[in-house]
Amino acid sequence: MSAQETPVVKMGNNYFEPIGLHIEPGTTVRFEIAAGTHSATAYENRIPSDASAFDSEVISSGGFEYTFEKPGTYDYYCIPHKSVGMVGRIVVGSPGGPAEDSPIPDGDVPESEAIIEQGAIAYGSSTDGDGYSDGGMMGPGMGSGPGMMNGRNSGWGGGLPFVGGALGMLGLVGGLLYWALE
Ligand SMILES: [Cu+2]
Repeated sequence: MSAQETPVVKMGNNYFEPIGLHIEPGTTVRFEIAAGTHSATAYENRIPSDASAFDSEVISSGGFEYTFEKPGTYDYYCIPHKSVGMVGRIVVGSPGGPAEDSPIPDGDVPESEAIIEQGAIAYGSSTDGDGYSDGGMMGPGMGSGPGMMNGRNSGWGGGLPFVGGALGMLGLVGGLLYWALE
């Protein structure tokens, strides 16, 4: 199985990386511990109405996988750290559902449109109060986040760094490598 079939969201202290991810329906995402003890837990009232809420429960090693079947917007949090803003957003296909109707109650997540445009948005790529929607684009100079994959460049061959979904995430990593080598 190639890496691009299972995008990875790293769980670090105290963030999800990437904080915003766009995937296509049917994609399995792996939430993986990078440091600390965390959970990836969906807000039951911030996922598509026909989706089931996922919950990794609190783990301190390994990871948790969930397959996103239903299109829409999924907001999720870390049980121990939602009070310090450890939240994330995954857009499956097109944005939709209750998460689009109100701000996320804990922390801040990128706008769904920005997530779709960029495929994956790194944690902290914008730290302004306005969040990630304006100028949240991750630039070449940003360097890789603490949780970045030590990816090989093989996933990035199409010349389109941000093509969305799993490929987009690989593109993010591959694009950074590419920029770094320029
Ligand atoms: Cu946490």
